[in-house]
Amino acid sequence: MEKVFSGIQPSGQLHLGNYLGAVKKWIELTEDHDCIYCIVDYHAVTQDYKPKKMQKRIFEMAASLMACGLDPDRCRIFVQSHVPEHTELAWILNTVTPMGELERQVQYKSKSESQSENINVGLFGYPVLQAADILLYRAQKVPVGEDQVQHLELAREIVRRLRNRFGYELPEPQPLLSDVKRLKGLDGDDKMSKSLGNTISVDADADTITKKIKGAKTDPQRKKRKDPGDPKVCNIFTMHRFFSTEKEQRWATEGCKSADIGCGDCKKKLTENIITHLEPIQATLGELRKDPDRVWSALAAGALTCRREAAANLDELREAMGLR
Ligand code: AQP
Repeated sequence: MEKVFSGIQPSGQLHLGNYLGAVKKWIELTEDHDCIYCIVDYHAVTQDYKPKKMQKRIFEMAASLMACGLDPDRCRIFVQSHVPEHTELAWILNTVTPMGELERQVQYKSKSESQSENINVGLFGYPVLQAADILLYRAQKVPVGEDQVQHLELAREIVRRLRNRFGYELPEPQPLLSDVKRLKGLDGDDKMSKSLGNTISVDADADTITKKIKGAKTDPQRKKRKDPGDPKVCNIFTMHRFFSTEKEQRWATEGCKSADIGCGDCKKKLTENIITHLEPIQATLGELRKDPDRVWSALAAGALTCRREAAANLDELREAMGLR
């Protein structure tokens, strides 16, 4: 079976961007791939955060993933810092990563702007640690949103450099994009992102979802009720594509283009459908919160097998580098 690796930061509640852009695909892949999914806490500490809340965030992320349908019996789920080989490999990869490549990374530039008081070396080296996460398990496929494609190009470049310099062979990891490559936030500008606060989280209650969608931006050309709109550029319609039936999507497309329906009608339908879709997820999340051992033991079991595999793979690389 092909090896799949992907990660998610415990930097806030799992949101619809993560869910549609990554997690749905993660679940599908567990059918016929050897999947490893990681809660990347060492990545998350490159942003400002409250240490006392970190364990709760890790728990919430793991429980949310399981509630969305990620089954620890069909894949491995674990916490990055529980497998120290990740940071050890990242150090090694630093030595073959050109500074120029890191300086070109769009995520580094945008995070440097959004957290200008905390531009740390970890933020700069984030894609190297990400490459280590993937290469440590020789993963071939990496399901991600569009924002991570550039980081994967760098991971492939690192693979080529390891090959040229040490004759060490690894698969060049390929991105697997979902249908929703980049869900915009409710502000309609940036991508939906935990740290930007423009999200709908999978545990949001009905009132919150209703209020948030009511205030969300739609097609900017549609200023008045009678103006026709373009669903292709509307973030609300992007969400309809996933949460609504084909009939409802046709209703939204035709109604928007002809101005037969207003943005309010379109939002109301979407709100109902999101609430319905999230109901069973939230019910399972509630059960997991009452039984935290189920979540922590799944994470411990995942870390145990990952650590064995990671240590063996890292040993091989050390040998190729003359470090054994
Ligand atoms: N808006 C999005 N649309 C599609 N995919 C998305 N992903 C994130 N936001 C969107 C994908 O979700 C996976 C996990 O992301 P992450 O938590 O590791 O980091 P991120 O991309 O930086 O997500 P956030 O929410 O924006 O986190 P913060 O604010 O903490 O930086 C990735 O595969 C990502 O592509």
